[in-house]
Amino acid sequence: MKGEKQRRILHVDMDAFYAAVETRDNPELKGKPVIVGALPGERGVVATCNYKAREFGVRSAMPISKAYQLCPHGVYMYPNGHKYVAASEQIHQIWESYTDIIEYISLDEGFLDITASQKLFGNAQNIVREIKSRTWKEVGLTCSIGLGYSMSAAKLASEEKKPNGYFEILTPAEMRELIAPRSVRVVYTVGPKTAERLERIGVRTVADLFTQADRVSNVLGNHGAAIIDLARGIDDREVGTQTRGQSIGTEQTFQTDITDTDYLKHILRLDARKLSYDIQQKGLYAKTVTLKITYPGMHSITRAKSDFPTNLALDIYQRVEKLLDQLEKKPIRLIGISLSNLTKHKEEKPPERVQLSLFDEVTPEKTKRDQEKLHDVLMKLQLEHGQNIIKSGSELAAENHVKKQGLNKKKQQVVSSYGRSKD
Ligand code: DCP
Ligand code: MG
Repeated sequence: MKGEKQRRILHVDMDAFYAAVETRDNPELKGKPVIVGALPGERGVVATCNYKAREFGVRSAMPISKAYQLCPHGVYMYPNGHKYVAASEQIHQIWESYTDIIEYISLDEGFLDITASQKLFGNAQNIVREIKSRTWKEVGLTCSIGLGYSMSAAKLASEEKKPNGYFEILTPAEMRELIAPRSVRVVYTVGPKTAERLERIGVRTVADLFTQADRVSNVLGNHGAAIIDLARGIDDREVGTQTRGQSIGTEQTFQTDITDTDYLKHILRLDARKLSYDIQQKGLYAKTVTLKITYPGMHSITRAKSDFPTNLALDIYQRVEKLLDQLEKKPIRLIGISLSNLTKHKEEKPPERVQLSLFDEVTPEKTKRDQEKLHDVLMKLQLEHGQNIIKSGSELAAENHVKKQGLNKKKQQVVSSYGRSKD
């Protein structure tokens, strides 16, 4: 037994994160519907919007054209990734001053186990108050916090009173009572596909899971049994120190569908570099690299490749390049990369391959040690002076290719969107 009732776990989620950062930095936006993603008339999607815009029905991942129909008087803008990463760093530092047991889910969301922190900082409610008030005073943003006896309870609680909310679920009994009448989708691991299968056997609510437990187990096997446990409020998952739930990504929506593979590879090379910089700033390594592609007509696919943990642009690029090469060549509307399975540790045993050199080209006389030194120097310069200070030969070629086509970032109207891709 893990002493369920004693555990104190927080789930913190920033409110309308990108839009809130933009409003903080431009007070004229206050009170107006703010939509971050792309400009009206373009082909991007909504990354997020503030709560004013949500009153008109605008939502994350909606095409900008649809958002514009719903909210023509809104303020539309491109995402400013660097600002969100900077705000995220500040927020994470606040969390880290209360506990070192943290699972980072995305730039704006994480789980904190504060069970032991209570001795030092007062009870859990006090810690919640401090995190909320420091987030407002030091970062200028609001967040919603759920306090729970388990990770599921904390997550559910943080969604109860959004925005700027606080809610607590301190026992499995409270959890059961709260979720019984709700859709099965509230149970962790029940995604749209599982919900559809359950619906086919007449199970729509959490309460239905209990009355039809046998059928659920028959149809879903072990997963069914796990879902029923979770619905009962049993969730022993421990907040990971391995950042296992986190992913970070970037994606580009093109104004015209792209078929030129070289061009797509150049975009991927630049994206890989940006992501490599982002995870190195966080001191993380990624095992899994995922390529996301959306074809005209909004059909999306993802392909993933897992290997040794890395934070190097060349490794990230080579994995997505391989994945792209395996796909049928047809026009592409959106392309993106995300990194997941993030760890704080490089693999003990280094892989049998040559590491990145400063200019990508690998020459036999450069020993691995030299290359790592070069890499360290490069990273140090980037962290001190910004990531554009030094570029590798291939990255320069990639930028030139993108520019030569008369498609600089503005003209090309590429929209970058950081953050978690929701499953
Ligand atoms: N994001 C994105 N694309 C999506 C969903 C989210 O780029 N499809 C980005 C923008 C969000 C940020 O990730 O600001 C955090 O995602 P959340 O789901 O937490 O959404 P918000 O913080 O914007 O709003 P909420 O108040 O609902 O948490
Ligand atoms: Mg959020």
